[in-house]
Amino acid sequence: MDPREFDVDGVDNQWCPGCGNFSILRIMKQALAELGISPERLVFVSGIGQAAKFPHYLKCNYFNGLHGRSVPVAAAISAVNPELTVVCESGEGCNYGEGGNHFIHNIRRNPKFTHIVHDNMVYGLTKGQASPTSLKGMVTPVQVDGVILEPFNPLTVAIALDASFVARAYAGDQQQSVEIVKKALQHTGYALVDILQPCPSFNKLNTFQWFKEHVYYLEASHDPHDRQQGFKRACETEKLPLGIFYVNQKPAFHENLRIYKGNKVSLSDRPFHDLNKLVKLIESRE
Ligand SMILES: Cc1ncc(C[n+]2csc(CCOP(=O)(O)OP(=O)(O)O)c2C)c(N)n1
Ligand code: SF4
Ligand SMILES: [Mg+2]
Repeated sequence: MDPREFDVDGVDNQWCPGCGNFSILRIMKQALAELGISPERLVFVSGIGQAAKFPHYLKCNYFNGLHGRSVPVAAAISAVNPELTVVCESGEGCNYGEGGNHFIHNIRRNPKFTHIVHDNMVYGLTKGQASPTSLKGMVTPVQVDGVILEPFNPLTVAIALDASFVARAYAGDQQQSVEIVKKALQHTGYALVDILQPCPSFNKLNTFQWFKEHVYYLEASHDPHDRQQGFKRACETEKLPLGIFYVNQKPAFHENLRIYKGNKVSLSDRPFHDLNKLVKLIESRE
């Protein structure tokens, strides 16, 4: 497939010139094209933020919901129709801050979707306040003396909760990021890809140059099935390793549901038998 098949005409792109979001868009289109996933079989779910505008700029089905609430929507869509490729895509503020509770408990469910988090270490849309992953000392219009909190580490949290696929990529390296995103898209279960993304307008600390000096790839010898090693490498903060830290292939959420045991047909493709039951349920809540 040609990545241009995912282009959308007639939509005005709202991202700032030079933003790392453009690279992530190219990475996703390339990964989808290489895997031959057609836009009809694709559902994106996002929240609110600059990153959350992502599905506006890519040909797909999409649900653009509330800030921090994209994860449960993605989990529900994938449970009802596991045949679809479901991607939950939003910023780190949306996913780890407002949506932090969903982030944690969703990992325990292991639903089959790819979670792409644009991690620019700042609230971009609301003009530059500190986000959960902002580094200590970063000065913002609100944190005028510099951030005093420890940054949230999504990778260690995910590995501690035994997430089934945990990776980190960098928007500035298209080639390697495409490979990481492809592996995540092919994973049956929850797949987290935290993508480091420069925000030239509001994050003057973590620039393209800064990332160039602070990222490197996990060695080919790194065994992603070794949880302790994955956790140890995810703890590194001096320089940030990139690649696939941890994989634990286990049954996805829908595979554990009784309704799919012995009948693999997606719920969305089964006839709806008892509409009256649903009407009764809705009426009982009035
Ligand atoms: C419940 C709620 N709280 C706060 C906001 C305001 N708000 C909108 S986007 C945003 C932060 C966006 O940051 P991030 O998710 O990192 O995305 P980015 O813009 O950096 O891509 C905030 C705080 C909101 N819309 N809804
Ligand atoms: S504010 Fe930052 S993240 Fe948002 S579009 Fe502009 S450069 Fe990109
Ligand atoms: Mg952000």
